[in-house]
Amino acid sequence: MTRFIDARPYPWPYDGALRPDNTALVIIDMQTDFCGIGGYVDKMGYDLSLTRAPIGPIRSVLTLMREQGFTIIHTREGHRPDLSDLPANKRWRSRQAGTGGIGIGDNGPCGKILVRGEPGWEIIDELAPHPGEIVIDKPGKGSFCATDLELILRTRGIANLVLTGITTDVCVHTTMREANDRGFECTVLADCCGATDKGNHDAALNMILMQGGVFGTVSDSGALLAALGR
Ligand code: C5J
Repeated sequence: MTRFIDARPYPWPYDGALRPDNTALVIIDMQTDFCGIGGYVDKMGYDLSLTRAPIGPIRSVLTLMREQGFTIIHTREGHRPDLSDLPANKRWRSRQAGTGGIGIGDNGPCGKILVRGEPGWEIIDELAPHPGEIVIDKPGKGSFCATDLELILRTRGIANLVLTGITTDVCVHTTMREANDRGFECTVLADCCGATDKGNHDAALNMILMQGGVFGTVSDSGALLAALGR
């Protein structure tokens, strides 16, 4: 039996092999630092409503995919407390980002920004991982760089990735590109993502549509829920 999600520029996945045993939901960086009051994105002065918009749609998709036994993967961007994995240029740039000189690794209202174990680094309560779900800690934007994500996906026989989270143009896009180059079949759910700039969100999604779906496809939560029978 084949099953597809309505997506652009082609029904996804390409081969119609959409099943709980070969497909994972990836929820990227839904951390207080990116969508909570007092977190890093808030400190940079961006509009939090843009990065909070996907919370509700992700919850719907997460609930159904959990019920149906799909692999659920959460990621967290963050650094070791001793900052030994924080590149100097990343730290320097973050201090120029309109935060009054406070950057990654420095103390903010939610603890040390993007440092593992700090309150701002935690995944928000609304999307907290359930026991047994996979959580990937990554020091960079992509979810494959310096992590065991690929090993886990290959071990589980995962071929298809449903990508959600924040931010569309940075960590979601980097992850999609890394996954696509490794042969994974990807779709991004547009309403389950958000960026610090609406134009960048739209542009990031538009890039995916080029060349017949250069990195995969774009869909949304409604189409996924419909394809999975809700
Ligand atoms: C950023 C992310 N934007 N999760 N991180 O620095 O997209």
